[in-house]
Amino acid sequence: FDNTKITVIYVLGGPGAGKGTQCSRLVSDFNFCHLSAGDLLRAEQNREGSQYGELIRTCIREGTIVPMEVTIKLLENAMKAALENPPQGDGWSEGRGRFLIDGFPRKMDQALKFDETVCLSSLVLFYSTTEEVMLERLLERGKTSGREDDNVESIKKRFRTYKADTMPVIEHYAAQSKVAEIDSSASIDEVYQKSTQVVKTLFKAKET
Ligand code: UP5
Ligand code: MG
Repeated sequence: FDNTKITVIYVLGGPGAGKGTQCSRLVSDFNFCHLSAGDLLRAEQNREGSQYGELIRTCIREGTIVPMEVTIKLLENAMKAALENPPQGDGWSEGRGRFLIDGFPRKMDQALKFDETVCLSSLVLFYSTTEEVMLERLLERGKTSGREDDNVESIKKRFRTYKADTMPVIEHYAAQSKVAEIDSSASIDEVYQKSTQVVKTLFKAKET
């Protein structure tokens, strides 16, 4: 991908921090194409004939990271598809080339590989809050989400993986001054307010 033609924002933060919620709102205001690595993996897991179904199911339940080749391929394919066939009528064609990559990269090997072989990100939106807040949100969501990892046992494992594997990724990009940290303990509206400011600043800087 040509980094002068597309803009990629990584969206990171712990399980239940609010990544998906904020991304959905950013999509409607900024015409992003929103790609959630977790959603792509869940779709692949359920795809008839997928050779990775079992592997993905086990990793998600155990809160571990699926081997990067699988996730990177899914993301790459989804980006290509969006650029080749922009969905009609939802404004994406105006913002064509703007991607929100949600829940990825969450381990250093993925980060280095994606940056090197797919494209560089302009920014990392980092939603931070406490484990108590995240646990409460996930258990509440778990009542209706049908997600196999929204139970206390899986959530604890997801927290562990987040601290061990994903925090180093955030520190890596922080050292490149790419990280905008937003406290996501506040209400959805308040967090969104801050998110739009960060995104607007990025696009302004890109224009000049
Ligand atoms: N909510 C959100 N914001 C709120 C707010 N400000 N105030 C009050 N409530 C708020 O939100 C979670 C819940 O909280 C919702 O009910 C929401 O209404 C409420 P959501 O926006 O869904 O949070 P999000 O951060 O997206 O949480 P999610 O559970 O999706 O995070 P994970 O990072 O755990 O899940 P993901 O789908 O990204 O990954 C799942 C698994 O896939 C991983 O554990 C891993 O096994 C695998 N994976 C890989 O292997 N590799 C990858 O690259 C990516 C994933
Ligand atoms: Mg999510």
